[in-house]
Amino acid sequence: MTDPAAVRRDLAAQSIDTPSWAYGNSGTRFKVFGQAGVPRDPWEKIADAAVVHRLTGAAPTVSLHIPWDRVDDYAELAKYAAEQGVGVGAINANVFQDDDYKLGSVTNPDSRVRRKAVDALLACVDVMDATGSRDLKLWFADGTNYPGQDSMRARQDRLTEALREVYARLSGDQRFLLEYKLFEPAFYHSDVPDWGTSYAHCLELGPRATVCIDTGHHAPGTNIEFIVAFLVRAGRLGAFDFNSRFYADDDLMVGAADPFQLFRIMNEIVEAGVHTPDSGIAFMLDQCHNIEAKIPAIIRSVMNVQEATAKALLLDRDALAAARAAGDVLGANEVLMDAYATDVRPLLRLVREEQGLDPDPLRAYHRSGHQERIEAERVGGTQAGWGA
Ligand code: LRH
Ligand code: MN
Ligand code: MN
Repeated sequence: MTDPAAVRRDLAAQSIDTPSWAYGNSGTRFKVFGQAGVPRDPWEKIADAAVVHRLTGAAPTVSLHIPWDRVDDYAELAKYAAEQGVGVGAINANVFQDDDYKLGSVTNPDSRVRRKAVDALLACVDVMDATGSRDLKLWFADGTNYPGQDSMRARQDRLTEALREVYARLSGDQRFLLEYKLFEPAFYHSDVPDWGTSYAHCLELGPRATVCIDTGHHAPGTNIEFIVAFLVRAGRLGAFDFNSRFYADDDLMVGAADPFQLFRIMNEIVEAGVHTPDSGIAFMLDQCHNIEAKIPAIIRSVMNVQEATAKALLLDRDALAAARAAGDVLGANEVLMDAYATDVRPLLRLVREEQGLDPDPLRAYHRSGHQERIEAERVGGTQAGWGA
């Protein structure tokens, strides 16, 4: 049986990091549709993230992307975030948008470009020092488009060399999250295409190196919850980039395309007891809201993760264990499906009320006047960073 007080306590403690770029304009390579009131700079992105946290009580940090969120004084930015009631989450290193990176960043055949890329990563660690951020998130667009274009083996050597240098620069509780992605922008091969490659590099480097699972970065049909189970068991699951996809890396709202998959993922997390922030696993969103209103979409996404987590927390683990031990295949599946079928919205409303929050964060946002205020005050909002 589940303990209702413990379930409510765990839900109240849950932390979901929101990404600065989700607050800015974004689009596809065909068109970026601008929206009224979007942030003009990193300060305003943080202000919006703080609104999401105030309404949900579950989004206490905001991740930055460097150089999209370039400012002169990062300590000032972190101070401002704290005043707004949020902390700085992961620092996302961006080594993919300069012309120099056409053939790759840390795996580029040209040592000058590799040096430039590693220096950019080291500069991100400086930002971590200034902001108190714990996590450096590394995602490389590196790869090739055509067979024969470059040596895949040599590129792994260059990757190792770069990662070693960055790893050696980490101090205190800092760690890095190595994100993988099957394809895009490279279409023949990616240098870090899957969790196995990421995990192998992390193992070689040491305990501060962990894997980041972006839920949109797999081939269709991939059993992501297996990856979760494996990495948690190995102590190398560092973070999620949550989003959902129908086709490729769609970056739609988490839980929108396949809420059952999100539940299965959170079920592995809860079964392993690593759902609260002390687990060291960062539950981050990595999404773009191209056509929908951004702040409400981010609130909705936080709620979707909360709902999947609540269902997983309500799963009757004793009954599941008994069914498993008895070899009762259908019984075990029924226990899991019963949890998934539970309407947890009343429970989450109660948890919010116990935290002194409005039980309905979306309606509360619409009533708050924030949207009208930003639309009046902010003219010429910034783009999230790509598609320009
Ligand atoms: C790459 C990615 C990575 C980037 C973000 C903007 O597709 O998932 O995490 O930093 O998108
Ligand atoms: Mn990502
Ligand atoms: Mn992505």
